[in-house]
Amino acid sequence: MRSLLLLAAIGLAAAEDGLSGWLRYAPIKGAKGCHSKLPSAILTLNATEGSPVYTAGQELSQGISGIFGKELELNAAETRHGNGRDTTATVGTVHAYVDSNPDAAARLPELVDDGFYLDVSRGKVLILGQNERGALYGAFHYLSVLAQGNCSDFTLTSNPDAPIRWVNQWDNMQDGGTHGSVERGYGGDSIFFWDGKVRDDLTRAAQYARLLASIGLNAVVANNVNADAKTLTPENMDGLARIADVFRPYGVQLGVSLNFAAPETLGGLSSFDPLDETVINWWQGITDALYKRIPDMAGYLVKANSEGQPGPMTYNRTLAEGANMFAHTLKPYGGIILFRAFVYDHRTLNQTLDWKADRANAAGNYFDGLDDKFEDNVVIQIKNGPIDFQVREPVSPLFSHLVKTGAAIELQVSQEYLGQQAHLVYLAPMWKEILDFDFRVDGKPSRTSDIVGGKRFPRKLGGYAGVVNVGTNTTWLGSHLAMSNLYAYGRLAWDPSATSEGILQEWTKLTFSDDKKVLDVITKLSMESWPAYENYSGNLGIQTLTDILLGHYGPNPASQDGNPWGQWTRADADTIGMDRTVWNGTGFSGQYPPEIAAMYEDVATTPDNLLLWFHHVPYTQVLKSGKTVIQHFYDAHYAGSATAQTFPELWKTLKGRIDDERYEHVLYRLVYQAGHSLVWRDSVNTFYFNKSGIADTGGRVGNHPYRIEAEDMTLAGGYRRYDVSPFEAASGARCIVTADNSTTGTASTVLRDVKTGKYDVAVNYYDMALGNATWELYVGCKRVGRWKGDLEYNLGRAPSPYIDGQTASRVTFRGVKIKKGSTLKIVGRPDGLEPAPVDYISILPEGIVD
Ligand code: GCV
Repeated sequence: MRSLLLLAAIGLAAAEDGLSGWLRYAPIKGAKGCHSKLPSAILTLNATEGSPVYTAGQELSQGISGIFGKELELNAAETRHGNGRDTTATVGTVHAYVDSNPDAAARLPELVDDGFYLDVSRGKVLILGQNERGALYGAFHYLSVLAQGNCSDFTLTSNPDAPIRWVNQWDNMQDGGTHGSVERGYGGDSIFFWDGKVRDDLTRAAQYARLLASIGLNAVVANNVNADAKTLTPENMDGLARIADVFRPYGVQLGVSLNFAAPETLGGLSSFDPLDETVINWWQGITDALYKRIPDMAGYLVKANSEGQPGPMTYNRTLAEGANMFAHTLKPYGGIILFRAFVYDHRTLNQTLDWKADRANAAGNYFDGLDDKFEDNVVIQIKNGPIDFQVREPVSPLFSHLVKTGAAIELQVSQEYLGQQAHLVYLAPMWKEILDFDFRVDGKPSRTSDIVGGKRFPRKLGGYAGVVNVGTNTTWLGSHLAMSNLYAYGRLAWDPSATSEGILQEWTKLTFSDDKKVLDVITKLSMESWPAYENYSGNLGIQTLTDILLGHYGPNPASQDGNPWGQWTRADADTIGMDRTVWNGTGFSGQYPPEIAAMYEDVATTPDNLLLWFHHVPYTQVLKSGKTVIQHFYDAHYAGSATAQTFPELWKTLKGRIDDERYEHVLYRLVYQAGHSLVWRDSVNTFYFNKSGIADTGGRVGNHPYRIEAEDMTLAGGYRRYDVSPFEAASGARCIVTADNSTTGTASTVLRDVKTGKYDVAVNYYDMALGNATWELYVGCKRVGRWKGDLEYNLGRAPSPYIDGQTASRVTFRGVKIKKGSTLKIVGRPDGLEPAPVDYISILPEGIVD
């Protein structure tokens, strides 16, 4: 402790691996000055070991010791008095408090489930929860205020905006499942499952619950929505009960994802028809068996009739009939079912033959007429947009259709289409736009947050489900900065009126420090990150132009079209965008209430940022900004990647203000992101330049005077030329690769046109999974640098064995002295399946990046 205080005092932080997230309880400046304002003892009311109130006491003791170096007595026999004052921190439920202080009842504010009341007055601290979980939330809140350096008196009443504040992990029970242990996971293996079973060691699961509780999240569905029926074997149910056991001290309940066909595949029945008596009984048996083991189980999550998953429609039953079957089994236990609205058929949509075909219509159509058909413990879980977590989508119109049925919004903390935690993209600003969106149902204010919070249409259940992909990596998400998204998700689910910047600053103070410079830099980086990513990955509502068939990570605009997945752009030589109008298109705009439908129906009133989502227009269509669509594409891609270039430079100003371990980890990623943003910029611009034939008025697209294409160099040894697919993933459509995995290749060129001077030399290469090639760069006889193709170990993003936009990467050597006429040489040593591919080399005068 002394050494930590010493480090803090001299302004340096100890190396940190990120495991404690924002719950570091790190020493703060001026800690001593706070001592007289802190409690001296903690009294937990009616706390049994392992209960959330008991945990609250432990956290208070641990937190105040860590932050201030003050040791508190826990549950001392009698209340302590310091200087004649009562300086006890009392924590418990309102009920327990009023039991021993009946007079207090009248003074206490009204709390809803999970709400808390805090009264901090000169060391006397009262932390009361409406329930045990609320008391723990209150303790975490008090500690958060303290850890941010504020030990002043205050009172606060805080109630959550909605009762459902869940996390959905998409963890596979079996390693090597659909996409590894965590579907769309970029932070390591599942912390819950291994080899088809629940892990023996659930330490990380408990630590996760602690983090989630501290931001007010109250349940976790641990297994993937693409559920494995074997989750429900007796052995695995025992395992699930162990997860619930380690969650319980933190007030986090367990939910379970179900596979609709389990009665047949696991139970051996001949059907999984939700109206079949034997099927119903089978599910009742499963529910009984689960509740026997986990009496406080939160309930179920079901993905049905979507992406190949079975569901009630297999038997011509409605989605309501399917959902209600589970609802009935859960009712006696007070459990709820979150039934996903992500229902669509990825096999039959036909882009070529049907102008009106549209995946975006699916949820609205499938749930049409069902609003009054669901049991009251069914909540429809709706993804924020009608397609799938794209960089920009309109808010799903389904929120405005369900008036009688509870609704929860599904937000994705996992950055599946948003840089996979290898790119910094702070998502709170995007979520805020979604939550603040006003549907104008019946011409009245009808914000998304008020709908899911049960305020616009009175319903008892509703709220939030966040798809989160934490893994065994000590950073949880594979990236320290990405954790601001998890934090923001919890804060917004509790209070959607909180601001993106406010949340971010809170998180930064808790995670790094309250150093103004640190706050300013992280705020600038994060707040610029979503706009930058949108600029370089998909503009005007065209969606993230990523490879939707492989990985969902790097650029591949062509992959959107020509398949039944329905994420179409309908781009041709002259036009682009989905016509979703009622008058001429798919009719999707008509799914909104009249005021909003009218806005989206008309090109003139559709906001530019959703133009191509709703309309099919020429590339020469003029936007409200005065630019054409195509010029907007070009400019935005240049602007977005230019912003990303500033990220590492900004971060470097924090050297010495953050512990080296986290400083270096973040820097590595921001440098990578800056390089990959150029890959995005060039791929998308080249693709649309090629398609439309319209030149960039700025003269930048297709014009790279500082580049030496690897395919134009003199090749020796094993190197040969290679046509890259998709073509736009390589500068000049080609790269060089070694002929096999054992021959070293050499590519060289004489720098006849380069003036003697200092340059930044950037090499664009492909870092594929399944091999770790090495490259060496020489100018004359001097080796400028050597690097290895090992990004797959350092970035969690989806690994790819291909030479494409997912694997295209850049390394830059700064301040390289070059003499006119010297020879530039790359030596590539292949390894495994990685043939040391090189795309181009840029010799960049100071201040230029290309
Ligand atoms: C869990 C997208 C993702 C899938 C995911 C699915 C869903 O299609 O790519 O990985 O499956 O959404 O939300 O069910």
